[in-house]
Amino acid sequence: MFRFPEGFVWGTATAAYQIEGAARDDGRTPSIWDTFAATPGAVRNGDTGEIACDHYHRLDPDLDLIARLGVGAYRFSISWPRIVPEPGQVNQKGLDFYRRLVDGLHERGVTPYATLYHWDLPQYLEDEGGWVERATAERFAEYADIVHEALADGVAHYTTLNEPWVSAWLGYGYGWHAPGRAEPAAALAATHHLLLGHGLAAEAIRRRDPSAQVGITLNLAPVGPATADPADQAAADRMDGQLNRLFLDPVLRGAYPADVVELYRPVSDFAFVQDGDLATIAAPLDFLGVNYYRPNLAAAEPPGADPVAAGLRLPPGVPVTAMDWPIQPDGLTELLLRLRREYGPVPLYITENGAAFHDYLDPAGRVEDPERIAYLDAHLRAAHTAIGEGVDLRGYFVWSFLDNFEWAEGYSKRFGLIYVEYGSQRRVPKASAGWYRDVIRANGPA
Ligand code: IFM
Repeated sequence: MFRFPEGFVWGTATAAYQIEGAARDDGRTPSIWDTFAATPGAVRNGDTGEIACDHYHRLDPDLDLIARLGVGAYRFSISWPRIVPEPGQVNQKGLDFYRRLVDGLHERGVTPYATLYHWDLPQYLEDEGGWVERATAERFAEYADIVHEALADGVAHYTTLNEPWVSAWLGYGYGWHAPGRAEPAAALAATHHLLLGHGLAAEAIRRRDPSAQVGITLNLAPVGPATADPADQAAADRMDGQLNRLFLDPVLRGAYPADVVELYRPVSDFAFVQDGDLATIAAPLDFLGVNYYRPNLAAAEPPGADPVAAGLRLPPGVPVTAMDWPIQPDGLTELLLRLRREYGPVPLYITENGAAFHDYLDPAGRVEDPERIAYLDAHLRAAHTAIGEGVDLRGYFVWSFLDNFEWAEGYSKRFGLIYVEYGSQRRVPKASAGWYRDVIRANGPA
């Protein structure tokens, strides 16, 4: 058994829209995901987050299940439209739900890690232009302030945004996610306003409590060329620029990467960047959250095509998950080492890592998921290698606690340690849940 440093945080993670359901309860109003999921053809099988795992109504039993995993930490997100359901309104019932969640975690000896934005923008803000508009960043900071005021005594760790690349590029650049817009210029403006929102929210939280631990979570991936052809290497550099450096550089170096700005110059003049914005965005982080699932392989895309949408390739002969994502744990070590080498010694957490496989309840009522165990085991070993090489990695959160609404894939993809039978809402811990508990136990008190 491989041992992690003392104090290493073992956790699991979820997001509000993916598990809560109760879409219209206690004053919540629609988010962009309610609208998108209701759009015919947008989500596989027409699935929506209306009920999801009904976690909103099953909080206590779900908290018991989290505790039984033996984790020391639980990463969840807060639903913005539950807290600010109309412009300028604060919904106490929404805050009460998260208060019960936070208190319930503490009662069970589990530390809460709160994410403020995991993609569920209030629809009324999208109606005003969403993240393409600067005002949304300001509204986000106000919302962060409200959450912090309500939960500060129970929550020390805040992630401002989860995977802003996905919000900006899948949401506004390619239209595969809510709000379903396919305009590269909008994706660039959204990128900047999301990052500005991160900076302003971090400022708001620290103004109240300078000791709060504030970070941002990015989805990052090493990008390699599909072949030795220099044109593929150039494509890999472009993909790396849009996916990784467009987010890492402003946050950790205070500047947008010049090659990415040049690449997108034909579609945007970047006039949305105002004096002082980059200083706000680059205020020192208490931690960087890393979500790692797979590395990317890039091939030369046709001239003028988008570097990510057109250039992504699958490596031949590599096993894949149910998402068709290649399983390459070495990519995690490579990524963590690169972060330290190129961006310095920022404390890191793996805020998400996990895999979807074709899980099913067997006739004995069990869910055997050896592929997930192998995936998690290999990625933990990869993380352990990086720690051995000096990376300041402080924790690891399995995605996900429960099977849940996998965005445009609906309920067809299962990432959970706990199987959810959606009709009955029965929860069945998979074999991987027991395996994870044993790993945590073997590493001493969480
Ligand atoms: O389910 C998502 C999560 O919401 C964000 N990170 C990736 C996961 C798997 O696709």
